[in-house]
Amino acid sequence: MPVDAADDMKKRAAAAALAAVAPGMRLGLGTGSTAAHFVALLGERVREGLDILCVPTSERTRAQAEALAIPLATLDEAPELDLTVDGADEFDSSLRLVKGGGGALLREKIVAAASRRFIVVADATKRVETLGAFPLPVEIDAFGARATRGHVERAAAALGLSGEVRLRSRPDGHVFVTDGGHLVLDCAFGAIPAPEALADRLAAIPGVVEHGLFLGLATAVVVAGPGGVESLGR
Ligand code: ABF
Repeated sequence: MPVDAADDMKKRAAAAALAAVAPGMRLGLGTGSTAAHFVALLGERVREGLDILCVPTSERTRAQAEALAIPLATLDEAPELDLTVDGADEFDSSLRLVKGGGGALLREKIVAAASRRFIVVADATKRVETLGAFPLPVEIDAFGARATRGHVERAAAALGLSGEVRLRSRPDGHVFVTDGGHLVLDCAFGAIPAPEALADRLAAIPGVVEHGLFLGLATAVVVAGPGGVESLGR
């Protein structure tokens, strides 16, 4: 799909999610290009006088929001959020997600879990029947990373999953480090027929900080495709 067509769909999904924002809300702000469109549109509403308080899910979203004079708080200052709007790498019909392609999955999941509503904004290419075509990000502590990678591979193998588990690096070749100082494994397991079982096994591994399976968190997905915008859930 041409890049500008996908970006147009991302913008339309972001614009549709804006309708859920009301004055006085406490919002979680997601990370990624679709979430960035939402933050940009929110900044226009703030310039028009919208009264909100926001918690960013990454340092790059914080920088974008600060540049737009969007009022920010820490999650400790605003521990109960009305709504979080964020992107995703994949979503299925049960609103289960793979997230973390942007490397912000830990703060994204913490903020999503603190939110009464969690709306995912996505272009139609993110919709899948079965999660897993996108390599599953798993955030790990740097201490003993090689041992942890072995545990991740064995946990997946116990569920009949296999595939390359790569330590994420930056374009300059250096290892990628998250805002929280952790590393990320990108796990190309392929189709994940039982995401809950895999999530439980990954969460039990010492050294795994968080994984990119967001299960039971999204309350709605706003998806934009060539035919228009569709909202799944509430
Ligand atoms: C972020 O949004 C990440 O979790 C996810 O990888 C990304 C999707 O990126 P984009 O919106 O740029 O497609 O929340």
